[in-house]
Amino acid sequence: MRNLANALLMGATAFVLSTGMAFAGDVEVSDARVRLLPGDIPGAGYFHLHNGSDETIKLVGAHSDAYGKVEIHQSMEKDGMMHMHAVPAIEIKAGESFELAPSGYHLMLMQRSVPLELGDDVEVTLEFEGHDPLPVTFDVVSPADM
Ligand SMILES: [Cu+2]
Repeated sequence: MRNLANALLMGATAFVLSTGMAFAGDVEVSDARVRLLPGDIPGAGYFHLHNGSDETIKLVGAHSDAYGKVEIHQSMEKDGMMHMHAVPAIEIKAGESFELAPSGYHLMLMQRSVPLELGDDVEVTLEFEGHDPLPVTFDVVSPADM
């Protein structure tokens, strides 16, 4: 009887975990790439994110073993000059897509801690409010390829 109760409990726990937190099957990231710049110049991460879930999701940050610091940035043109600033989060409504692309939103990848070359892969984990983090493999590309 006790074993049965344990088995039921474990089953229930697994059920909660599989429906409450993870959304890897619903949230899709594609075309993930990092624009590599020389030396200590921060890299910019771009990707396409599709929210196929039935709720609004909120990208609140990212981290990577290859970088000391990662922020969400937005580029804007002001008085003929490009400026960028950190933004706390990006919201994507159910069924909608969002593009992080040159001259717009990007991940600013700072304090690179490992050598990277064009053609390498680099793992960056996206952080969402209230959900499991989502590891994404980015291609390391040249600014000329953007
Ligand atoms: Cu930036």
